[in-house]
Amino acid sequence: MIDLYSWKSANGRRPIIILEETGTPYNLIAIDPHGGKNKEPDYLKISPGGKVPCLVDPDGPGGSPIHLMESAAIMEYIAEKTGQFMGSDEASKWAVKQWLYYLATNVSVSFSNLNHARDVEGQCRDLLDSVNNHLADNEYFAGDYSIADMMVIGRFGAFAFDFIDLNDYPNLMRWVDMMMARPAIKKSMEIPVS
Ligand SMILES: N[C@@H](CCC(=O)N[C@@H](CS)C(=O)NCC(=O)O)C(=O)O
Repeated sequence: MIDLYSWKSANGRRPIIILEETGTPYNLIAIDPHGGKNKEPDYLKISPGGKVPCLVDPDGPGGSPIHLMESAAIMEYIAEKTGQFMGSDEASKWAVKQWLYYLATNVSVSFSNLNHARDVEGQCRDLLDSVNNHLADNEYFAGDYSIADMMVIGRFGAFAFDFIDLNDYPNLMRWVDMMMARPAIKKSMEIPVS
């Protein structure tokens, strides 16, 4: 059975979404990222960056065990393993990857930084404009519902910055409401991880 080492943060909850959406069985192991366990040698063997989340699958490629860090890589791995949520052909797969990496390296990172430094607010508002514009003509980020959507619903579904009103971005709000109506997303946001 897959072990998911995780925490109750947007980063930590992300892999739970894909595991729940695909009905993949898993053990959830809580690791407090500020508790020190994530810097111990045994944990660094499976997650060399010392962060959560991290996934261990005893039945990885070719039947050999695999361990993975980085929520985007973990979601790609489960999507590929189950053949779901990553586009239905080569072109749509690349559309998903493009949005997955855009959202991971821009939106996720900038909004994490906004927790610590207000000077990235302008950058975050530019990103909100870009996703709001994209979602004006697109139901989901990349074709059908995919791991690209799963990348940022934790951030926007539990938005924690009272100096930015997400209602100023109505296409994004339409997407948030649609995503939050999914039972697997609701469960992944509510499941206790601590
Ligand atoms: N890009 C990583 C970010 C992971 C991350 O920053 N995790 C935080 C908890 S939300 C962490 O483990 N922080 C502890 C540390 O950096 O030492 C991902 O998406 O998995």
